[in-house]
Amino acid sequence: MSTIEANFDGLVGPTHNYAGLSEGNVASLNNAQDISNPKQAALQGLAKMKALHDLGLTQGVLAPQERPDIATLKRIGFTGSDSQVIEKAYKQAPGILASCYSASSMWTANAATVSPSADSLDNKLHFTPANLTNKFHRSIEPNVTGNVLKAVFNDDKHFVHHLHLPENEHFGDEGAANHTRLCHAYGERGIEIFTYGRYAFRKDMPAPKKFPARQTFEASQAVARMHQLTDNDTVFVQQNPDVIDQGVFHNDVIAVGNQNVLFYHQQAFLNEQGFIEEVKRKASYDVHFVRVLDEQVSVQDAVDTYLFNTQIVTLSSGEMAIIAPMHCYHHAGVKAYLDELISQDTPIKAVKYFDVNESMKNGGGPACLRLRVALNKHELAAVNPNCLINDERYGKLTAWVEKHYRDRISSQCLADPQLLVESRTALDELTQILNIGSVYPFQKD
Ligand code: SUG
Repeated sequence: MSTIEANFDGLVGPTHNYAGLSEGNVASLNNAQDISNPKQAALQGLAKMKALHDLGLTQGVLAPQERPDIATLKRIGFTGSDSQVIEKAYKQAPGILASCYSASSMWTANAATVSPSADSLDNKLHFTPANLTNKFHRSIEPNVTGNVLKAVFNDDKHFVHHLHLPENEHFGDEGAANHTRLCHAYGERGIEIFTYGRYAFRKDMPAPKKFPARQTFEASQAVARMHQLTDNDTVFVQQNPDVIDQGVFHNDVIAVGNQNVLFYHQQAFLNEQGFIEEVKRKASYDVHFVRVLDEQVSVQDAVDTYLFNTQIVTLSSGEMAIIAPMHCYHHAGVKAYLDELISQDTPIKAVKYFDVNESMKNGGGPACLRLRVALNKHELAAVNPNCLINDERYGKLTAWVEKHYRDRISSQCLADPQLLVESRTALDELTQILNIGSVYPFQKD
């Protein structure tokens, strides 16, 4: 198999905390102000990366963002030394400070949309960082995300890096969380499915009433244009607004695809039938539509367990495995569904459960933590090798976490300027381990 699909997981940053920043994301709101454990969060993420590497998959790692984001705090008028900036922000605007402390870049499904070279007219692999305009704490990610992606995929013979879309809700873009790709083999032309929550320039179309639709149709179309995808190989489908209002803040909370499998809940899409027909018409191969009914798993249970925020991976045997959070294991109904699924006539033959609870408490399951990049052998050879997980790098990264990370962060800890010093010291060392150069603003000052 000369083209593989690699998973690039976000390394959880040293300031991981629970600030309740994401309206529409039920877990984030429910766990607001809990005490977080950044060390455990990072180790849980690394354990998943190592396990996928051990399964024979290509596993990469993306560096976290610089937090707290002092440059943003200064931009909005906090002055003085870095410690004074933190002190003033904590007193005057603790919510803004918490946003600038968020480790949300760990969810690299939201880092960017990626189109493999097999799909694009110029035969290059395209990256567009997501602008994440809907949430302030996430809207400050795209520039550094772009720097990190350029440092990992640093060869313009193979890789095209676009600027993120205009920073406005009309072009709200959440990256791969609303994008999946179906194909026969990773190296063959695939169908890229763009799911959106609302139209920005049409007021006559349905939209959720309670929670925000973060991804717009216009953003999805812009990314497809920039990535040089053709009409024959793209499908645009609206998310069912009712499920957004039930806590499905991204399509990857209710659907996931891999190769010729689309695993989704019957309520995921607004016009399910039209969508499925279009996929069948555009695919030149048989697609397994694994459709989960309400009576099998309710939308509520899907949101609670993240059944669909699972990774479907293809093992070297050709069979597929589901990488699921422990929440699915502990829920009797969902566990029974998965046990049944692997005995059915689909390529999915195994389920592997992982404890990513520190991330789950902020609404991030296994699939949120990874960005998929299909790479042919030339492209893989051009990837920064220090950003690929092997036994040695896993050892280095776990030792780095053990050395630098706290095991407890409460909202009061955000006032402590020492956390900034610890975070910068850790990130500076990380850029050396991963050999990604100076990607952070503090390294350029
Ligand atoms: O954007 N949570 C993230 C979770 C992202 C999950 N990603 C995907 N489904 N692809 C978000 O809502 C919570 C941060 C806090 O509340 O402290 C947060 O940002």
